[in-house]
Amino acid sequence: MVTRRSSSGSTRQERSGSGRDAPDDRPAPSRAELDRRRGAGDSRGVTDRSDTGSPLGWAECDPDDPTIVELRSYLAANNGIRGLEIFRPDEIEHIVRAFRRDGFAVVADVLSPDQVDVLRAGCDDVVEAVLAIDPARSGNRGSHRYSFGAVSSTGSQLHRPEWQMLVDLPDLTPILSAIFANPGYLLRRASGDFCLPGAFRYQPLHSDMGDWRPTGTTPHSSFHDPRGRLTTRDLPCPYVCVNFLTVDATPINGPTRQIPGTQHSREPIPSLDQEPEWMRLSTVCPAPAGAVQIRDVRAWHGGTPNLSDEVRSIPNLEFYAPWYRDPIGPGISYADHRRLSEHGQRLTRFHVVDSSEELVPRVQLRATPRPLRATSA
Ligand SMILES: O=C(O)CCC(=O)C(=O)O
Repeated sequence: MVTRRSSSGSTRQERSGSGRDAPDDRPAPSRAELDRRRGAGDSRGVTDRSDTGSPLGWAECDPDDPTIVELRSYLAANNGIRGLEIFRPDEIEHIVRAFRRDGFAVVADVLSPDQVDVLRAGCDDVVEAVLAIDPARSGNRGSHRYSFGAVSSTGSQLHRPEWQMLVDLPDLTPILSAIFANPGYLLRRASGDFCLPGAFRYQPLHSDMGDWRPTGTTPHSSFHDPRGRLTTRDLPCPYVCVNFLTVDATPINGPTRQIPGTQHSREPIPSLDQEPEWMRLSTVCPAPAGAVQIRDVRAWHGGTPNLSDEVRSIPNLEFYAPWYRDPIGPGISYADHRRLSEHGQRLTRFHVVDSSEELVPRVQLRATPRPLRATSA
């Protein structure tokens, strides 16, 4: 990997030949090649089996199907945002500018390699537990796709130490304080997404925040202008999602697609059938494990095919601006809350359960919400 400074002063990390300007001429490994490596005792990238030995994904198609092989090669050569900027954590001014302009920013080295290992292991534990109750890999965000929050009865993974580790990171807290121009922001929830190998369909583009609907039809997005003039799109960013990369984001392992500058758009979000090709290829890759994707949740985004042999987990923390709040549920025990830093305790003060109460999260599988069901590939 080559690291170089861009003209804006940011640190850009590129793999030679992986952007759209310079297609990668190394073909993506086929299933036969992976099997060969496994037979030769080469463990590189051989992660497509769970600890119990059952396949993690590929429940709906064969990784060697010619259509899949062709798509894999096409993505390897073409997928990724051209000129994607990857910042260093201390480039706070540049990060805030990119975030406000594009609706997202990517920052490398927020997690140390040890923290990446801890986080990935925590994600793998959750993945194993979920797959045990979803043998068909139906997912809860489309087939082979899952929300870490929605698989927990608390709607959050904040009860797990791996997510607690993320709450007040020395390199992230100053960035969030700068984005909100105030350190008084709040944790909304600890969640994220994972997609399995064989998630071959695109997830429709969407925004994580809608507008007000009559009471009872949604617990979220309470913002309502009775004059009918302002929508959530007209506000400064009401809530931010920080996704942590636990593996390198590559063109073929389901990088998030992110459409720059859409956070204030009132245009209808294109369906899969309407979406132009450049949007399909507008993905956050390549980017290294340990980096974060900081997203204005209103910006259009969606999942993309994971045609690799690894689970791509991007656990997250979601934060409300100091001036915005929707419902927050209990997610962390009193004892665990006491162990967080002072700032961490402030951020999570609406998540803590009473010292006399026990928190017993259960693993669950809910159906995929209708707008996220792919109607075409
Ligand atoms: O998996 C991804 O990269 C994005 C997933 C997502 O946006 C969602 O499920 O709402």
